[in-house]
Amino acid sequence: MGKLVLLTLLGAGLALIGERLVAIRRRTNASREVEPVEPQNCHLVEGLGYGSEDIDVLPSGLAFISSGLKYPGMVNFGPDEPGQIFLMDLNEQNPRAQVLNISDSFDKASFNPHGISTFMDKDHTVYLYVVNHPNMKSTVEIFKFEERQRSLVHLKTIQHKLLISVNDIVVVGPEQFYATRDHYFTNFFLTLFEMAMELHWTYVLFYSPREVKVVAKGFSSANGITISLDKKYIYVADILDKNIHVLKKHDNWDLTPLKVMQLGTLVDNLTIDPDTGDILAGCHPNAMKLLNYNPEDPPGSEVLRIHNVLSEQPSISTEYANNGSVLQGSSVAVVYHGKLLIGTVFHKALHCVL
Ligand SMILES: *[C@@H]1O[C@H](CO)[C@@H](O)[C@H](O)[C@H]1NC(C)=O
Ligand SMILES: *[C@@H]1O[C@H](CO)[C@@H](O)[C@H](O)[C@H]1NC(C)=O
Ligand SMILES: *[C@@H]1O[C@H](CO)[C@@H](O)[C@H](O)[C@H]1NC(C)=O
Ligand SMILES: *[C@@H]1O[C@H](CO)[C@@H](O)[C@H](O)[C@H]1NC(C)=O
Ligand SMILES: [Ca+2]
Ligand SMILES: [Ca+2]
Repeated sequence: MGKLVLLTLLGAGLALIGERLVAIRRRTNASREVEPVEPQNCHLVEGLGYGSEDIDVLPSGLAFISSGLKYPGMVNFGPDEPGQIFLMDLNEQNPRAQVLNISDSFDKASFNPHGISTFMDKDHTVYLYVVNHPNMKSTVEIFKFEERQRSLVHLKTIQHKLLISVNDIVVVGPEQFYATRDHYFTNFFLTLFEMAMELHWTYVLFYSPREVKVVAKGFSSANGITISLDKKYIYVADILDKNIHVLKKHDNWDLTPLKVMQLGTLVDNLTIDPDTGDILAGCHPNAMKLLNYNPEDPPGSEVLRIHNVLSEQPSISTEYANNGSVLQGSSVAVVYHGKLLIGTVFHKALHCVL
């Protein structure tokens, strides 16, 4: 009798695991293949071979690029070296990426940059806020950008007990930002469990020196975050739920949900077209190929544009799609006056004239 119960439990356990494995395959679009959509005039960016996780562009066309992220469960082809921040001038015909020098006061050896966001104060000084994972912790680093010296001067490290597993930030004022938490558990296997069980335990946090609070929750994996051109709305990508949440921002920094747009692809980082206000979304068409990397059948890339985000019927178009033969694991895309720059989690970066 005891054996029968044990066997029944074992069978039920295996069935549950099997069912959850199927759920993971479904959630990661594991059987999806990509139909190519490629603008005419694209070329790979020199000097950016090992990832360009996040990109943020100043109104002047200078783009900051975070590179060299090391993340559990993610492949990394780079040399075993710390991460770096690159600069590109998108006004140039064939822009090249240039490493920014970082001041000596900062611990460069453990630099592991993830999401970034720029902030310009009233006297036009540019600050770069960088999500950092030194020794797999999460901090937010504030740098001042010295354009003439092409360097970053480290000003401050922000740590807080709610700033855990931070993916991306969007700066909204001096030392004020929204941040996404992309998973609840910090242990890699528990993270897989969290994904398989479809827990919705991640959130968006508001940080300021005076107040830190959770302002939106219930995301499966809150990822890219950005703000609308009029600064009234916050857009959050939920990568595992394959959607983008539009939230209204209030004077006290609270957010209220407005709507959710389903995209059917795993949305990573979000940026805004400065000319139109459209959202550009760097997406993973098949996340199983990203997690379970096979050079013979690599993960592809996909960039979507969401037009008229706040209208009743936003329309979605594909700016770029490739099966991985050119670009693998797109995580972010920016447009700047007719030019498109696509970054990836660990692969190259592509520059296209639209
Ligand atoms: C980078 O910064 C350090 C310290 O500020 C300085 O010693 C070094 O010369 C700089 N390197 C370059 C290439 O500018
Ligand atoms: C872009 O998304 C990737 C994947 O989640 C992440 O590693 C990276 O930090 C993101 N970058 C930004 C700026 O959000
Ligand atoms: C990818 O996932 C979305 C939503 O989960 C689904 O609607 C779509 O059919 C999937 N695509 C493929 C090709 O599996
Ligand atoms: C990707 O597409 C190209 C043609 O665009 C094709 O030659 C190649 O075999 C495809 N690769 C995979 C892995 O499907
Ligand atoms: Ca960002
Ligand atoms: Ca991201």
